[in-house]
Amino acid sequence: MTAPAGVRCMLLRGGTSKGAYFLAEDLPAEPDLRDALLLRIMGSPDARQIDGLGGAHPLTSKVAVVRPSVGPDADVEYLFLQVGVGAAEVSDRQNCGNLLAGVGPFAVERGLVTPGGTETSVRIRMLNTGGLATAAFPTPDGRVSYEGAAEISGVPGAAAPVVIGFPPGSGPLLPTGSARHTLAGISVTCVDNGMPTVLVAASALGLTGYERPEELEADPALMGRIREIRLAAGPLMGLGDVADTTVPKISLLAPPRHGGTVSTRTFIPVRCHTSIGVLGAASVAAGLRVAGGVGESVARLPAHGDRLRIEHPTGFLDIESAVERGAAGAPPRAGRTAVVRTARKIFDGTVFPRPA
Ligand code: NQM
Repeated sequence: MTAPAGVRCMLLRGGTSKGAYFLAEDLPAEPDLRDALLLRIMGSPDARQIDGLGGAHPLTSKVAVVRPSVGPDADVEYLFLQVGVGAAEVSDRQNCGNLLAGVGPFAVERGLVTPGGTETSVRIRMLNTGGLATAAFPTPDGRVSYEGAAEISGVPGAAAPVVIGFPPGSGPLLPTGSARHTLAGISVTCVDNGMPTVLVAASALGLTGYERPEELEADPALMGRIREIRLAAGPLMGLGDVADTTVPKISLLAPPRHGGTVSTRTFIPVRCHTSIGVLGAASVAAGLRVAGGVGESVARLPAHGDRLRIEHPTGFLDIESAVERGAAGAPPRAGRTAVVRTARKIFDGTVFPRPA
């Protein structure tokens, strides 16, 4: 038997996630062939992903596929793929704002974008949602610098900042058209500012909202209720049957405990996030400003300014988020969203997939 051919790959930490980054030209163009190869590269399906690059958790079983942009409004295009850990699944149905932090640096490293002085700004078309983002990061001497003083909760140490901006949302903030619904007997608000998310007051489920992720995951009755809420929310949010998809996420809200805006525990959707996703936080932040939403009585919104601090199990995520209300009676829309992340190149080389 001949050894499987190697594939050019870069492993980067992007925000609080870690993923394998590929140029589209280095992978099969046909999605089924590409996905079968990615499962072998990541070591799935296997709860430990022992024979591949995956880290045995959804936050470390991720892939970014990057290519030059075909349109003038972006420099590069980014497709995010969530690779199942225990299941042989590769899904493009959600975006990832954490791996997004590595896309600009990767594009410069691979020569898709010419560095623009001491800082480079890359315009990224996110293929999963069709949305645009910009990422600005230091490139002294024409090379990406990963070293810096920016700290983000959930990642040890400090690194160079990657400042990510999202223009005002093109779609409706409330995909169901209403600020509140009762699903599986629980009052919820369904929002989408880049990540379909169902907001629930933790107290409505008999929780404080400050429990540790592993405590929550170990409660089968809670996990059952979360699944029930998700299955009911899917069709209402225009997502159809979500039994086997990674969206919508469910974010449990509680009053802030550390001077922030709100405390969160977010299910993605089965494991409880150890922090919170970028776009998940963007959706929570915008959702807190929805009049009549479940966040109204839980959050402590700042009297002035757009900066919100979303508390999560390992710290907080600061995010600038605005909601445009428009004319009376018009549905609310997300305004500009901005967040600071960091990224780091871990290795660059050739990955050898498990034999087929
Ligand atoms: O919400 C986890 C993460 C994510 C997604 C998830 C993300 C985001 O933390 O933007 O980044 O919700 O599955 O990487």
